[in-house]
Amino acid sequence: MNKRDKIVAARARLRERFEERMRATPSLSDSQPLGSGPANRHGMPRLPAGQSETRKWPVLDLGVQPTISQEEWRLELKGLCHNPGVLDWQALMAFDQVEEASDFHCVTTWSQMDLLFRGVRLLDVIASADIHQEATHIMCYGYDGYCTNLSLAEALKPDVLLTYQVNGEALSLEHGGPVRMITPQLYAWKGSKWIAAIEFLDEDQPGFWEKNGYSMTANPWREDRYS
Ligand SMILES: Nc1nc2c(c(=O)[nH]1)N[C@H]1C(S)=C(S)[C@@H](COP(=O)(O)O)O[C@H]1N2
Ligand SMILES: [Mo]
Repeated sequence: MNKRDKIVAARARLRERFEERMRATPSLSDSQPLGSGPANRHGMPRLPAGQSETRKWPVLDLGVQPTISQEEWRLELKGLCHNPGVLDWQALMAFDQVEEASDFHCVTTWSQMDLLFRGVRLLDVIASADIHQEATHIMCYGYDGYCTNLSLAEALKPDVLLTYQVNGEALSLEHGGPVRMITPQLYAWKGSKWIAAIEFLDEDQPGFWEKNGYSMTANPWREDRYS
């Protein structure tokens, strides 16, 4: 099998393995999600409860914006996987490239609708790492020292991307370029800007904001903001 066929097969196995857990996540199992407006492409009300639409995409971070060039950028895959390693830009480009419009919901109540993201599905990258059976969660680390946790059932959803381009332009430094993660079905703090590493874990551990009172699960359609 060539490399691409291997990933396609690994992706199918991974999806199957997490299918039940994925179906039990709030955005797929909640029959009366809170929000307003027509349904988004996942069947959720377009604007989650307590959010308002913003016109200009705000910038929110810890105040340190690390400058990393495309050439310098690396993503380390570590923890409970059979194929740990380090991806560079070229390795990222070797995955299937996808383009998808998604909404972006910040816990501080602004929502930026309809951003067109280009990037790689995190699902494919995780499939390539060949995670251990007991892996259930990930921790994502940014070059600014940030970290945030996510269940694999959320991380493997097809709209979770490692993205480097928005609305046809390179992702800017302030929005987390050269490469960041996005989690359109969760509050946006779950998507690390300037992503540097992903660690596979067999338990849920709190990241930076989660240690400071934010929710471990972060479901916008239940205003699951704080713990
Ligand atoms: N590395 C890193 N990622 C981060 C943050 C951060 O401080 N550092 N802030 C999070 C928060 S709280 C939000 S709302 C979004 C903001 O992304 P934006 O600045 O592109 O709007 O990034 C998330 N990812
Ligand atoms: Mo946020």
